[in-house]
Amino acid sequence: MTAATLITVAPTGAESSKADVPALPVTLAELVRTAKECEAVGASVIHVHIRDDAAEPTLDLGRLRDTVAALRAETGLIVQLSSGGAVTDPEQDRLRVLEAAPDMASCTMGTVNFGDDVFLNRWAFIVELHERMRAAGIVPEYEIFDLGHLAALQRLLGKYGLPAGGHVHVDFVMGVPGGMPGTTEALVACAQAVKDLPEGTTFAATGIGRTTLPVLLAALSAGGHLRVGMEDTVTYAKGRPVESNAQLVARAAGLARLAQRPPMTPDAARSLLGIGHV
Ligand code: KMH
Ligand code: ZN
Repeated sequence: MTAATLITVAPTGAESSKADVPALPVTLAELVRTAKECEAVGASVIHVHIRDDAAEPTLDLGRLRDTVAALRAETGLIVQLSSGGAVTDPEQDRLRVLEAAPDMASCTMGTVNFGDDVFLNRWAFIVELHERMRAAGIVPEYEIFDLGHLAALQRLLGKYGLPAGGHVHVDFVMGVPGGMPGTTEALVACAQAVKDLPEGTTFAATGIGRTTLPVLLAALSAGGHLRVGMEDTVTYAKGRPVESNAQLVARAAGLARLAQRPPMTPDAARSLLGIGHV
């Protein structure tokens, strides 16, 4: 069983509006404050989506660069930029995210229905993202919204080789309407399929909305790592809105300690993920 737990915080996302969720961090100052609070209670990676002055999702390169610089200056967290963006973002803008030179970036392994929308990830786009990340020394987190995405990852690695850093890390994003359900059964099926990936592949999991807790508990018991945050859930318990991202990280860290798999430090996470070894 894996000893320590890597906790990623996904504080903002591209889907919730500031008007609906006032606690959502949308300015750089709010994001940095959230990041510090989350690091203090056990996060080691931050998965970042940014917003513009109107609090709308943006992939503006200047803002992304400023965000990476500020998070590096103010925290010890591993900075992972989203290359997924919002469902409306064009491929070229999503590829340009890499020019902000984060430690990590997400790489979604296939197309998925996303509520009433489609989150489009063509094979040729995935290959381009994987290749550009490798050339730039950016470590990917492969986002898995469905079981078939793990087969696509096996195909990608078989044809194009290991990512920067040499370590493979995947994140199961469960409970998206249109993707796999956020259930123990689905998590076990994915964890089983990870065994077909290169030796040492690690996985994290996150459950959207009310699947957050079942997915978190299943991931801990299956030896997986955790992602939590307001990108994925804005409700702490029935009828109780999330107050802050740190509240979600603290709950995850507490459950990880209870499972005798305490939160991993950012340095230990860097070594696990192959960051700085590229
Ligand atoms: N906002 C979703 C459409 C990622 O960050 O890489 C895509 C997403 C995945 O959140
Ligand atoms: Zn995301």
